[in-house]
Amino acid sequence: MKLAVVGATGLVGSEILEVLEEHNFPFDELLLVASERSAGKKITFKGKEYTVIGLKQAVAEKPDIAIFSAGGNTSKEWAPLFAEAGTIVIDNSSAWRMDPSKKLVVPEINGKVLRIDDRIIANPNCSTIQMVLALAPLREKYGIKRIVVSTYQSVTGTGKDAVDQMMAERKGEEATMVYPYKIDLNVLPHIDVFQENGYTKEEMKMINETKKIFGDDSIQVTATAVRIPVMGGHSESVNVEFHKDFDLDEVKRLLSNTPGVVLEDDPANNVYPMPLNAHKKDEVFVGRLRRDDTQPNTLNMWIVADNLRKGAATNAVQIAEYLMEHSMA
Ligand code: A2P
Ligand code: 11C
Repeated sequence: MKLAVVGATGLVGSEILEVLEEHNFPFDELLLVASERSAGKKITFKGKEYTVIGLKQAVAEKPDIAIFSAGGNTSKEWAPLFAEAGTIVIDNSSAWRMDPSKKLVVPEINGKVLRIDDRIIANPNCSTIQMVLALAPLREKYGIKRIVVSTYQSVTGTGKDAVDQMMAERKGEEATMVYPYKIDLNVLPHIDVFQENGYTKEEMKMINETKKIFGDDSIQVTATAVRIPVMGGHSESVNVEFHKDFDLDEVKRLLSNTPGVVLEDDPANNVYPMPLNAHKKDEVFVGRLRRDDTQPNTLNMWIVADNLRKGAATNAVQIAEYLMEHSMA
């Protein structure tokens, strides 16, 4: 089993290495891949030093699985070349997600769609993954009619340069601007580029990816995606209208029994999910569960996860684990 991590020097890439180590992911050979600028750089993993290689060299090595996290352009150009060499690419970028011939996978929800001949498998957007994982057991029981979501997203979602901008601003140093405005002590209702319909690309990802993962175009989704000056993870306020009525205690039971979801809902003791607590955790945390009394069958919830973990690295590694458990890799 030869595994490649493409984008190994980046924020998500480093997180993938941490998750591989924590999950004790089995491999015989590991290739750490980044741009030619980083070729020759050393990275230590599990006490062993690895030399970073470029994409050309990596594709020639014909890895069995390559987890890509090096941006959409790199994925568009290189994933097909790896696929041609027989590698299964698990891609973290948005390049292939809405391609009808590619699977968009959260293993706990729709791992079953994977087939042995899938060569490029898309990992959903971070803010989508944490929302659908928390909604999946409720959808199964009550059916989802409509979702209204507002996000509060960590700067780590943008990458290392955005973290540097925020920290420089915080220290009063001159910052290299990644966002159009200051992010520290600020809130930007703007993630990724604005589309003609007035929504941002991030908002449209949440809308379109949710339907694809659930395999249900009838679910109505509307989103507002917002960047806030935090690092630990993304938070989401979700208002969900079900087809059937629900019992709040049963909702809590369902969420408590869902693998990968942790219920943190004890307002009397100030217990609710927060990005500080979600940081470096693989799970999705759910709390502030309460009925929306303004319309039938509607629930309000607060969902938090480390966007670099379940939102990116953890989900990608879980796809690889799923493939191996099901003898597809
Ligand atoms: P490099 O460090 O060599 O630039 P982040 O999202 O944290 O900024 O990380 C982006 C990751 O994607 C890094 O590992 C970066 O490598 C990698 N990357 C960016 N552009 C390319 C490219 N053209 N080819 C290969 N890897 C790339
Ligand atoms: C953010 N969700 O927080 C984005 C980052 O489509 O994989 C991930 C972008 C993507 O800015």
